[in-house]
This record gives sequence, C-alpha cells and structure tokens, in this order.
Amino acid sequence: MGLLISKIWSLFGNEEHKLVLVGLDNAGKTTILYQLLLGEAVHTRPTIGSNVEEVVWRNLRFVMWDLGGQQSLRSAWNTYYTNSEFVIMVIDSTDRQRLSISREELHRMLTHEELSRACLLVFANKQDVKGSMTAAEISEQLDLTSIKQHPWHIQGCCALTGEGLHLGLEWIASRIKKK
Ligand code: G3D
Repeated sequence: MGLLISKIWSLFGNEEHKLVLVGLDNAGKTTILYQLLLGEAVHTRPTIGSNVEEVVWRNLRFVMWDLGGQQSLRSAWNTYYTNSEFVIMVIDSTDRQRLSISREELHRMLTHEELSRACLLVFANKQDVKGSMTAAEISEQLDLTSIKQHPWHIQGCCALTGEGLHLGLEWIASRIKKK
C-alpha cells in the first residue's frame, strides 16, 4: 500500500491539482477515490444530506459529487469548478438505462466557462461484471468524439480491485506534463 501511494504521489510532482470527480449515484466514485488514495476498497454508503464532498490528499484535491439531482446545487457549481484541471467522470458500465443522463450532464458541464481548459477522463467502471458495456460502447453512447475543446480519454476499470485506475491517472499525469 505504501508503495502504491508513493507511486501515485510521484506521478504528480509538487504543485496542487484540482480534480472534479463526477458521476451518477452508485457509479463507484467513492470506491474509486478510496482505492486510489488508500489502495483498498472501502465499504461505502450513500451520502445523506449532501452530494458534494471534498477530499484532499497531499497535492491532489478531489471534489466529488453525484450528478443525479444536481439541479438544486447548480448555482454553486462555480465554486467547485474554479481552478479544476480535470473532470473525471465515472460510469457504471452495467447501467445502460441511465447512460443518457450522464451524457447530458457531461456535455452540459463541459460548456461551463470555469471548465473551459479542463481535460476529461472517463472511467468505465465495473468492468468485472459480466455483460457490462465496453469502454468503446460507452464512448460512443457518450458521444465523446464530438468533444473537440477538451482533451479526453476513456479507461475501463474495476474499482474493487483497482485494475485500470492507474492507467487513468497516468493519462492525467501525461496531460499535466504537456501543460
Ligand atoms: P458512488 O460513490 O458513485 O455513489 P460507490 O458509488 O462507490 O458507493 O459504489 C456503489 C456500489 O458499487 C457499491 O456497492 C460498490 O462496492 C460497487 N462498486 C464500485 N465499483 C465497483 C466495481 O468496479 N465492480 C463492482 N462489481 N462493484 C463496484 P454496494 O453493494 O456497497 O452498494
């Protein structure tokens, strides 16, 4: 675990980076966050009362929220978006029915001026579940190729084991180097 953490740490250098982690409820955001930060799957439970959380770990500041039912919070989005370099969208690859909601929210979010310079990483989570959608299928459904103003990348992963998560972070690190 210590090795894993220092590996993640070394990917990002010393400056602080702000990442916005979004997705529908149950997509696996909390599991991903703690798998990345602690190197283990933690038992998660739905957040009651608020669907925005901020987790700071060393030089990484993750602002995480559920996209479903966000209308009431939209007026406060500026606060959360300011200085965000990356949007990480987590998709539950087994949830075909709600993929269109994610698509709408994603495209809406990316038009926000505070995110005009943000890069997008999509995690196609729950790849361990038989019959889940592939990253290519999700990319098509989310219409990622229409996104021209933001560098983007999609990565299949399993938050329970951590598989694929580091490849996503490596992409983020490669974008930081290009800035
Ligand atoms: P959220 O923070 O986006 O709302 P959570 O989602 O991280 O709370 O995860 C929701 C549920 O999905 C949890 O199950 C969690 O264990 C499960 N989950 C997360 N990632 C994966 C994955 O990669 N594969 C599988 N099979 N399950 C995953 P429970 O049962 O605790 O609700």
